[in-house]
Amino acid sequence: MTTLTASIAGFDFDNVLLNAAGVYCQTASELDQILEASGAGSLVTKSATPAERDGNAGVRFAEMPLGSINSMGLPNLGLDYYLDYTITHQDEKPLFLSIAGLTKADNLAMLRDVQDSDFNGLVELNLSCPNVPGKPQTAYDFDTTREILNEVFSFYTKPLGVKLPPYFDIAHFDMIAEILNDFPLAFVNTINSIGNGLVVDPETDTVVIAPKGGFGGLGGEIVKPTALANVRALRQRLRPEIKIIGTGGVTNGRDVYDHILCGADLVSVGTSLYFEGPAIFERLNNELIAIMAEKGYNHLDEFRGRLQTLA
Ligand code: RRO
Repeated sequence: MTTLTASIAGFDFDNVLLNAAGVYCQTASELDQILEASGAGSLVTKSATPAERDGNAGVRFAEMPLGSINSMGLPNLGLDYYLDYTITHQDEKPLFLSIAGLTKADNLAMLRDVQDSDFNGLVELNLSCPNVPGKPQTAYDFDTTREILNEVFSFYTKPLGVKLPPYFDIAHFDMIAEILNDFPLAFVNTINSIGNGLVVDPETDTVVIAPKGGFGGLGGEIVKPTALANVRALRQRLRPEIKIIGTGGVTNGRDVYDHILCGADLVSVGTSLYFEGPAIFERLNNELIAIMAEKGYNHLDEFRGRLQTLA
């Protein structure tokens, strides 16, 4: 009998799949659909700021060959909305609450609110939003990342992980892992979208999204090799207690399998969920189970992290 269970920091998940933050998770009605979707083991809420935000103006999400480009600009209904939602539903499944302050002070203030609340799930601290004009992706600044985590763990005692941007250099994998290993993190989620890509519409010679002159985060099929590299590199470097959520480029069961093979504990789905809707989770699980059956595996532990290399 095949099982697709996983666990992070003592939380047990019936399935490894969930939405990627930002997709199908801004309103209670979207979140309900993920919560109820057959095959979703959890959900993560849209990254929250202290107060509600409209986000960037104009067309801010577009399909492109092999994926998507977005510059949403952190539209969300505010921390209290997502705290209420997760507290209401936390007895049904273990849930992730994502927060993304525009300043360190905002992140610390939100975490104090979560610490003092009845929320008993996992927080994903988003250090990698690429789309707020004038605000660089925090986790590309290694000193600031260490400083934030130092301050967070001076008071925050509930399970916490960080959402990371993709890294593209072996030296940077080493540097971020060295920092993360110094903190009692429950997990890291890798990768956020590949920041500041640009897509041209050949019919009109224009960019395809309005904010930031067309620059935006890339997701979908095109980012899979970068996502797998980040999952693999971090799994090779992080303490085993720090679990990994693999995100990026999942469109079929083989993609889920590959994330797990590279070391992912859970796998989240963004662009494909946007296009296909929550029914995707059941399809991905069925495809994953078929691959496992072919290979004679009953449990994810039998191949998690067991990627082979060539001599
Ligand atoms: O809202 C966004 O523009 C956004 C965020 Br916060 C993020 O973390 N990743 C992304 O691709 N878009």
